[in-house]
Amino acid sequence: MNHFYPYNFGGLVRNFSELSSSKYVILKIPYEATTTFGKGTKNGPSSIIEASRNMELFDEETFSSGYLSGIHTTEDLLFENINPEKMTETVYNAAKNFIQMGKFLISIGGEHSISFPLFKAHKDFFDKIGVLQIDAHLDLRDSYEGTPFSHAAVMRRIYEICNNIVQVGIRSLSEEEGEFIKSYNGKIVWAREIAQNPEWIKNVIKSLPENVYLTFDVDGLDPSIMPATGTPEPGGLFYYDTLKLFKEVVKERNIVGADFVELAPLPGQPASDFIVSKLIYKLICYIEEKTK
Ligand SMILES: [Mn+2]
Repeated sequence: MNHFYPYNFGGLVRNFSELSSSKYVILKIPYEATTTFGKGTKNGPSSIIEASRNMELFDEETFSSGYLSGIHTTEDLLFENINPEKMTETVYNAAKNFIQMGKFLISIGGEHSISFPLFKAHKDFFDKIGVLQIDAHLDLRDSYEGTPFSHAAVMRRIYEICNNIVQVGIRSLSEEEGEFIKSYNGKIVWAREIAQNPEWIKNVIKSLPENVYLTFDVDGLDPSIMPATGTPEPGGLFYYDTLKLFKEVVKERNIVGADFVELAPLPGQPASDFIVSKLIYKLICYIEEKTK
């Protein structure tokens, strides 16, 4: 590992990582309270940053360096306690602060429950907004293990404030969720469809409004490329599927913010950390290419 670069996303020097001059902000949220099976999402942010410091910053596809508009990395967002309801306040306030400053916010978790307050902060700021969720799981339970602010209920909380939701890569749900989606206004693009229908990205895009908040649960990826997550499910998205989706959504819609959650790093297996770091950087490069 290279310890000479600054400890921030991309290992960027001050000119490209100061808050005041940076277009992008990476908000580190190492929150973990309600994970179900595998633990370790609290280590997600530091592993993503570490991987990103060892990644080439020249993008081979756009033939450009996305970091030139500046990427600022925050300190870890701290929680006085891990009470899920208090968490929503802390995350909401932090996100709102950066959005009001005009920053493009990319939050890194931490467990998926942080996405509700993150989306709420974006929704308060942007009209005509919908959610693009990449995930193996619907996360539409009314509550889970005693809290409505569980990772397994996060999309239900979001759905209560916005019914324009597109869920992509889904291949796992509960009986309760199966019942719930019978009268549901969200759009589900099943992982099965992605594997079989080359037109699946068009189906995603036509369901999205003008402004899009992206919430990316890394377990939406296939576990062969993303073993580092608490509840892996076979049959997920691969790297180039995901890049193609990012590229088309950036082209056809306006992504206004994003989060990447549920990475639970595996000691000695950094490939998963590098994938998340690279996906974040690719997203930035695609947005930069569009706004050039
Ligand atoms: Mn999930």
